[in-house]
Amino acid sequence: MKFNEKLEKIVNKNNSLLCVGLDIDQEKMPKFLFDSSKTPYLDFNKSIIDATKDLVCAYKINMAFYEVFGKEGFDLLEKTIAYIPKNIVVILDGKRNDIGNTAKKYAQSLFETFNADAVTVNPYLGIDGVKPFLEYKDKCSFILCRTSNTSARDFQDLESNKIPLYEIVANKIKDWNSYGNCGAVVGATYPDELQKIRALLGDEIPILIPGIGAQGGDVEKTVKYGTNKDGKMAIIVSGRSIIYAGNDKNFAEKSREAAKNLRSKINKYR
Ligand code: OMP
Repeated sequence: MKFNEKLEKIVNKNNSLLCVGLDIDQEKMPKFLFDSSKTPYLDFNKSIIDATKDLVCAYKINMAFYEVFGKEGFDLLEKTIAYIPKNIVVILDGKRNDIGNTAKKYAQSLFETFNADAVTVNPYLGIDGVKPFLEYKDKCSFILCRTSNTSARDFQDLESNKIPLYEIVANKIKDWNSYGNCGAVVGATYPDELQKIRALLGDEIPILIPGIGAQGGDVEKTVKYGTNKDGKMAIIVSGRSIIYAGNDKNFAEKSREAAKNLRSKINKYR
């Protein structure tokens, strides 16, 4: 099944554009898990997944929070992915890229070894480095277009013929979408840019939108500017505000409550 079809199905089934970020961090996780379990991170992820799987369209796993544990982190990554129900989209966020020969191995690793449905890709090296990802025609490659951080402006606002780089990248994403398997990453913290990028991309290309919750992005603008004409094709990410909503024995219930509230808020503006 093509990625966009899988996305559409789960968006409809769970009536949700919400993607929960599973970025595990001992400092923010409930302390009791570390006292009572030999596998606190896996237990945590399983509890969050159990508590939110009917409320989300996707889970996004940022590789940094797993790679930091070495081989145990890879094991945890595999087990977490295996636990996610097969009809929910799994996005592996590594913002990978390199020269073509190396990018091919990154693509193989993320799509085949870890079986991700989608990945985040850095376009800085140009099409050589993006192409190996696009060879996976049923998957989706979300290309960094306008990132959510303050210093996104350092390079992404630089102009060529009066066109800022993030718009040039958006146009490239449209060009690169001949297999219908490209997406864009645009931070919720830049609503004006999000609006421009959606207009440039049209209605068919999904946008992955992090920056809601801990980073302060505006939900109403994100939904209004990020979705297509049908109120779809936007995957709205929140990590910390959902998974660390509670810090006690009832942390999973708290995260369910936070996910439910955010899903409702998003749906209000669709
Ligand atoms: P929270 O800020 O906890 O909701 O997490 C945001 C997640 O999205 C983290 O995994 C970030 O690495 C990721 N992210 C951004 O925050 N900003 C971006 O511009 C791009 C990403 C991403 O590609 O997912």
